[in-house]
Amino acid sequence: MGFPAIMNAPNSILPHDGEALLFSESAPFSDPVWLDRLLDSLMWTPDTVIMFGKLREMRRKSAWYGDLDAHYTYGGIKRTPLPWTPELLQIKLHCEAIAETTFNSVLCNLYHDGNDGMGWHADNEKELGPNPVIASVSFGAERPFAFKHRITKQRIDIRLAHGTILIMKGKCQESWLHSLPKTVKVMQPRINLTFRNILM
Ligand SMILES: O=C(O)CCC(=O)C(=O)O
Ligand SMILES: [Mn+2]
Repeated sequence: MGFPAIMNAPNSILPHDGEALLFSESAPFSDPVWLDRLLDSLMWTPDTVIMFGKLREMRRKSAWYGDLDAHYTYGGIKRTPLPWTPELLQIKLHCEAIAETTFNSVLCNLYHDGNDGMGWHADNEKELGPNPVIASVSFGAERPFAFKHRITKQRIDIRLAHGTILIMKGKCQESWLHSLPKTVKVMQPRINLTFRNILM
């Protein structure tokens, strides 16, 4: 399958064991209006996870969109996707071009302010298969983001500003954890979209 080379790929911000490519100025989504568009058009619901056998509601909100057969188990809960919206399809097409792959689903996360975050984890659910390619697009408040190597504990700290696209691939999920630390310094909302390909 041929994808047009629309941008020069940056170097990986990970020194080894997988790749994380940061496209900092991805012009198509640099307009601040994208945050409101996504806030208004997506069906945000409180994120739930199963913790110690109990269903817990998080402050963070999320939404799962994709091809109708792309079911996904996340946080111990099977999710059925909502149908693609025009905004999500537009962002998906751009991510597919720079990641040189196709995606059939997207997990949308809404962090109201710096009190919402996401702890250390890897996107390694079995539905994603080995060495998944994941495109993570950020809108709204700039937030710190970190990778930590599972064995050496080496930590790589970056910042994800509005409009940036982070492509994670190769052994990234197998070898590194990632997190969105909470921070008292951020008062504004942030949306993150992670485009994924669920194997069926
Ligand atoms: O909000 C972010 O930047 C990260 C989100 C994330 O890691 C996830 O949805 O798996
Ligand atoms: Mn993740």
